[in-house]
Amino acid sequence: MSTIFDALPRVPFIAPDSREELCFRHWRPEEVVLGRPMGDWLRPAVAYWHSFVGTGADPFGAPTLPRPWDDSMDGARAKAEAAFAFMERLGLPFFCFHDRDVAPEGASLREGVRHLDAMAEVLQAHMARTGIRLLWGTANLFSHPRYMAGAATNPDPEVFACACVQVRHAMEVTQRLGGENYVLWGGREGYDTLLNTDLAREDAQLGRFLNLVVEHKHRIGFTGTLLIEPKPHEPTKHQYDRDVATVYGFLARHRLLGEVKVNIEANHATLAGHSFEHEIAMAASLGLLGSVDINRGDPQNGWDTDQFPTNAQELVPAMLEILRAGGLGSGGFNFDAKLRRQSVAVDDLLHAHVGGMDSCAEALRWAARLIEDGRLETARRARYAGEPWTGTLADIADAALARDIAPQPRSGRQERLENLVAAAARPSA
Ligand code: XLS
Ligand code: CA
Ligand code: CA
Repeated sequence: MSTIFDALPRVPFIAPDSREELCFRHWRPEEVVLGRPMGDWLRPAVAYWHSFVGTGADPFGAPTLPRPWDDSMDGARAKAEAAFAFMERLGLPFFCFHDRDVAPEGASLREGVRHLDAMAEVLQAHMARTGIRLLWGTANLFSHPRYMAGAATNPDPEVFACACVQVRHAMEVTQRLGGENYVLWGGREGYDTLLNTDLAREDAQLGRFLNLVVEHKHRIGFTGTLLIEPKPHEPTKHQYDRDVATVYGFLARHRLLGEVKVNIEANHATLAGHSFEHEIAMAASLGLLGSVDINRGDPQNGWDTDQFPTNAQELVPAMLEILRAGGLGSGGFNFDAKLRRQSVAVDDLLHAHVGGMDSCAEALRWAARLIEDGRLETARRARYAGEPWTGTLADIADAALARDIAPQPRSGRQERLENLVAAAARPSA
């Protein structure tokens, strides 16, 4: 079968000063960074939905991108063929998908299950042929009209049961394909208005659902990591998994700590009013850091634009937090990013991933340089070098009064530290 991507070249690795555009200048999976291959730090993945399902349609206009397959099983096979043709040419090691990206919904719940089983075999054959692996699978619990009022949090128990069907099956298919993680993004687990919403009831349903998912994971012996992906809003006005700290509270409340980690998306972090690095540092400090969806928003827009990252310097603080945390383990960098509506040339998708990948690789190198340099870590340690006082509140207060202490202000040295980061990210450094 021929595909729209067949004419694309395989992306070569070329020296940084080459004028060739479709090549990796910085991404060298085998290059050792802080004692570990770059490929092990980054574990990059192509997102099936944006790259092969998204059409460029928006609320104001029709599809623009050439994606010549329909929503039938033949269409799903043609799409898979094209997806792997593209991924082979790009040469990244992983991909991620939703059940509905790879297999059509069909006319009933049962037909949807049969379609996914059939497509799992097709994917398995492509994976065996190309060596491309599955970073994570997930279930789409937000597109079908039945989920308009949520999946696990839906007031209708039958909709909750539909979510059970899809998640059980998508997790089992992920296991069958050797997937290393399973993601739960609660796109419609939230509300549009409090006037019709029982918050306590919806929290209890979501907690019960996740406990069932964890129990099933252990029952089938799936060894991958379960990941919740926080997002504050869009498509609903308010989403329950709004940010990492909120997810931690939810997991603690439902006795799920130690069972589930987080998949942090850069654009979701900024929508929540945080930075990407804040969410990564928060997850690492709470023992929840699992994986990342790498993309960027647009500072002028208040929505989820899911653009490819192109500015390595901007990514350095996030990389630094990942290095400080010792890496992502079984997680990776999923390019949850989409082409702009006008990017209708077939090679636009290749340019997008090449630029995104090189930005991540370069940022990783620069962040590693900062760790090797050591001055940042030394400054941070020195800030906390004081011995903590012990005893009761009264003991500490009495001792302070007895000595009539007068602690002297010390500089946070922010500008000096920012200069160190900027210098590490200067190509001439
Ligand atoms: C949407 C989310 C979604 C998840 C997977 O905003 O990013 O694509 O990553 O369901
Ligand atoms: Ca995402
Ligand atoms: Ca997004």
